[in-house]
Amino acid sequence: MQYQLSQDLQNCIDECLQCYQTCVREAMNHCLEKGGKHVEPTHFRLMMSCAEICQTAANFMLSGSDFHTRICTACAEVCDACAQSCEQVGEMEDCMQACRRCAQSCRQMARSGSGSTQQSSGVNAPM
Ligand SMILES: [Cu+2]
Repeated sequence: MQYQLSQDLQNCIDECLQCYQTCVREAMNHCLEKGGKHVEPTHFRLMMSCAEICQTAANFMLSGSDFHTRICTACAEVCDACAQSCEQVGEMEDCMQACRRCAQSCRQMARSGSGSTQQSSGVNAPM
């Protein structure tokens, strides 16, 4: 039997992993190759920070950590900042969109605050 995460969690994990992938891929390929504004510290650092926190948020949700809502709150902030930076720099559509979607999803997750990731799992089902 497969362990089932709630749909909300699974969606948020998917958005985080998508954003993580997009940030690393764009930073390490698109931005590095384009150079100029794309490798300015503020932008590049945000790309890396965003990738990092998205991966971490996904891991926290996958692990069932009760701290996931706090990581998601931070993740949404970093994603917003990265999306904004991408918009300013330009030619960063994919990343901007991934960041915006992830920010929205994480904010929702943080707000719904579904205190525990365990609630709809069935694993802790009463005896
Ligand atoms: Cu860039």
